Amino acid sequence: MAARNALCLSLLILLLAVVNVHAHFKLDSPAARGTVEDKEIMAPCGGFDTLQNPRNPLPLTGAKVSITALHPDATANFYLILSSNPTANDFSSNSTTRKQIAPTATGIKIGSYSADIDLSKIPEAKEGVQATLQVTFDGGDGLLFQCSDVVLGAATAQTQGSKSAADRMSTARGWIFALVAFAVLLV
Ligand SMILES: [Cu+2]
Repeated sequence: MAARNALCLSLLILLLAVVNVHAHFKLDSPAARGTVEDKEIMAPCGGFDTLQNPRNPLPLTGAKVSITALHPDATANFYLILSSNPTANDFSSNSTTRKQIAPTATGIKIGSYSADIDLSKIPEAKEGVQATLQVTFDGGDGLLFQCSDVVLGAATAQTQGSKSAADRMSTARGWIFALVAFAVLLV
């Protein structure tokens, strides 16, 4: 019995080690400035304070923003900051350059989520305007941030990026989680 308990305990510890407690979320499209899960709590852009070059196209109509959520019940907000080089002030909640571009999304489950972007109520949103997209995400362990620098209307269709190494790691973690959980059930 003691051996069994010890085995259970070590499997649980392995499980906790494998399922990174800092798994939060990722901005997939348009491509994020960068994603480091441990830094996502850092406002306003998850620790990435340098503009992307080149910028990502964000169509004026029919644009979508896609994220991967790694929390079972999360809330996300989507903002566009109308500045070619936004400062911390531009990102603040009382900023006049920060516009909410999709309704607050609630009840987001683990997996991919896409928000439909509406720029029709923003008169400044015109072809060629440089701006920064900010996604804030709350999965219960603090407000998290990701940004993408965009140019409006530069393309009619967004291209889907190929899977990054980080994505593949997340997938691998998921499989190891499932296998260990299965093993715990068998013991
Ligand atoms: Cu998290």
